[in-house]
Amino acid sequence: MADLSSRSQQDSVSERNINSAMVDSPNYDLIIRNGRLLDLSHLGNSESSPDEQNCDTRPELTDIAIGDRRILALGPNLPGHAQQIIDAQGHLVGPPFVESHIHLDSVLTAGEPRWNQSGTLFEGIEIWGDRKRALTTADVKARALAALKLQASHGVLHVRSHVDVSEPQLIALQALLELREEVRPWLNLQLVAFPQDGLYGAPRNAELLEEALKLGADVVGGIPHYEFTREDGVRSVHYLFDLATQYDRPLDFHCDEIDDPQSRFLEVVAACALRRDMGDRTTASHTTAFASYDNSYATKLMGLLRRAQLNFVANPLINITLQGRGDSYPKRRGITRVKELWRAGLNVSLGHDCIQDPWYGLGNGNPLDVAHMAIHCCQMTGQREIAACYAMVTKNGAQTLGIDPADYGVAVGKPANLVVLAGQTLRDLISHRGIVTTVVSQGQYLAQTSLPTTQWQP
Ligand code: 17E
Ligand code: FE2
Repeated sequence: MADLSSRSQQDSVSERNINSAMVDSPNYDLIIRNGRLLDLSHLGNSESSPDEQNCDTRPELTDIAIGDRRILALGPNLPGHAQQIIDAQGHLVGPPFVESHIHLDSVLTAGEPRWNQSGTLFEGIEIWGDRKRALTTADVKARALAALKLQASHGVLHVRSHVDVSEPQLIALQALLELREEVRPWLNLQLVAFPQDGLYGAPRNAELLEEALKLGADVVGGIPHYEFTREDGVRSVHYLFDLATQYDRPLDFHCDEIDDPQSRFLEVVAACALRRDMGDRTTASHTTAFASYDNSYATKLMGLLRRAQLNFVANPLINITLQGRGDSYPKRRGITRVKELWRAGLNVSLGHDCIQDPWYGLGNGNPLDVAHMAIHCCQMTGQREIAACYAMVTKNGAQTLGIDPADYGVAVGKPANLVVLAGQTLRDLISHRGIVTTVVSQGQYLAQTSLPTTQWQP
């Protein structure tokens, strides 16, 4: 069904193109001139040859014409008029960023009711436990909207947010379900029903999670490493796969977010995904214990992961600060094996996780900060590796979120969602955390940011 409708949309788009080509000067809604198109098709592929696009490729100049909320034409010096023309000034133009992992219910609460002194995940969960007793719909909506606007100003138009559903009134969930509909005209928001205190941490938590799915949460969440026992953790994973099958939803686990090398729930998640043939609908987030497993177990595990083909999300800004807190020296980095997963051909994306909350007091939602941190902490400094980290905040994230490939990317016939980024190569962009000067969502201008200028004394 989806295929047919997108094909007929593309047919009508190409008909319009032919019609447009017949008149001398077609009329569009919007034309972006002098952009350099970021071709993400090979980007980040660990097997791509060095001459395919890497972080030092400087694409040729092109124009992009938009009408009916879609990209209608692409190419140098396109003929035509438009109500609005944007001069990209030789900067890169690419698809929007994808935020594959954030907690919008807790954004912008840092210091409330107190600061996280130990810097650990566990103190963060305790502080959030107190803060969440004071949640109101208006409080959650205002903070989450402020965070989404920050993200969108940095070019993010697809967001997957975890929402704590181990809170008896589901206030945050109901607030974010409302917000999801309110922002739909300009941003695609997915909500994960996430039992922060554990599925079996309180008697009603499993019931609350199911209630969240009935109310419309998009994704089933879990936190097996935080359950009271190993057995509860394993049981929670099986139960959540059953629930996902029953409600026909994808899954995204907080999985093994701990430095304990004995925390081995990733194998349980991968085995369930493999046996139920749900790898492409399953995501393992954080998986920081993978960095503490010895290599002999990690090698065996990698074989299972390759077979299961599930998605991974690493959150380097947060886990480089939360993990290793119990170590003296040598001190672990606590980031999952991003480079090895990428080399194994698995889909890895990167998330921001927190914006100024009980776990992390900093952050402004910029995915280039996330990619920059991953490049450092995961030692992804090669040309293809830098490009791969960019793929991890764009197209790999789209894959994690299950976005139809026909709906993501800058190509004729696709929805007109794109960003102009101040830089001519990915190396420029990441070095300078290049400003997103223009964000176009569904064919309309959404946000513009001016470039700063520096005046030098004579
Ligand atoms: N909750 C959790 O379990 N882990 C995290 N990193 C955050 C919230 C931010
Ligand atoms: Fe998280």
